Amino acid sequence: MKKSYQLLVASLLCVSAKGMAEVDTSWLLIDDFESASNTLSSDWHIRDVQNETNPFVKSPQIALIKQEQASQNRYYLKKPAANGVLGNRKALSYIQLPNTLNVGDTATFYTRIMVESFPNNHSFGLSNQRPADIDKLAYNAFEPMLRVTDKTESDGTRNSGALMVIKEALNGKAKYQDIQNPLNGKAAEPLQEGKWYEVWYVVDNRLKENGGQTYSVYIRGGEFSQQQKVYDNAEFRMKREAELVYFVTIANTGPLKQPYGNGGLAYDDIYMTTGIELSAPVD
Ligand SMILES: [Ca+2]
Repeated sequence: MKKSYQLLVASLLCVSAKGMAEVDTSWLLIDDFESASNTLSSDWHIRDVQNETNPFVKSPQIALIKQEQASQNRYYLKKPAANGVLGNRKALSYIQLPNTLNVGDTATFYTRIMVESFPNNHSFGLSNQRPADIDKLAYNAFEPMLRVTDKTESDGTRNSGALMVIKEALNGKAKYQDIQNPLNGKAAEPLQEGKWYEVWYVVDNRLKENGGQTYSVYIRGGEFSQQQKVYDNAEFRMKREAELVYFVTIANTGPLKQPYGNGGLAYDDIYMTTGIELSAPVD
């Protein structure tokens, strides 16, 4: 009798220690691309919603699961189309969040990214829209949005290839800005090809009148050997004040007449957690 009681206490302690460990790691996995398949999981929606390829290529978007030789780590490599295929203007891929981010709440998202090559044009972030509307709205489905591109804008400004955020936006007209290096007060350097960067984005989904519909960005990698806050109070693209439900990425070859280039962007270790959390969910 006594022995079984001790066993019971021991197993209860064991359960509670395990429970505490799980509470410590509050990160929820969105995707780390470690399933055995060589394609994205069926949780992802892959849509080419403005396919102007000419000659026409059906489903030109590239979504590959790649493996790093040394670590065996698997990741998602995205390109708007194969090299030389032009005119896939909105290559969407998106996955539902494990938890919705309700209006009034703040959450932290973590994503590792690596530029396979420039020139390119990629965006990723979060949406409060559902699939049919994400397909229809494309860029305007985004609320918090991060952008990787070295493309030339229609006004002639050339982007450097630094990670960008939305400085301000009105009705979907977004003004982008490079993240800033607080150590020298200058715009961050271009992302280095072939180097992984860790990105934390703290997403404030409170009402606009309460200071929400904004996000702040932290990064580690490249010139940032230590984690740095690199942008405060970036603005949601639409400010719809609705629960955020999807992680969305968009890649774009650019228009047929002025293509940007189909360089890839790799994604890995996409996680979310409630509140402000600046630890890394992975080593
Ligand atoms: Ca992985």
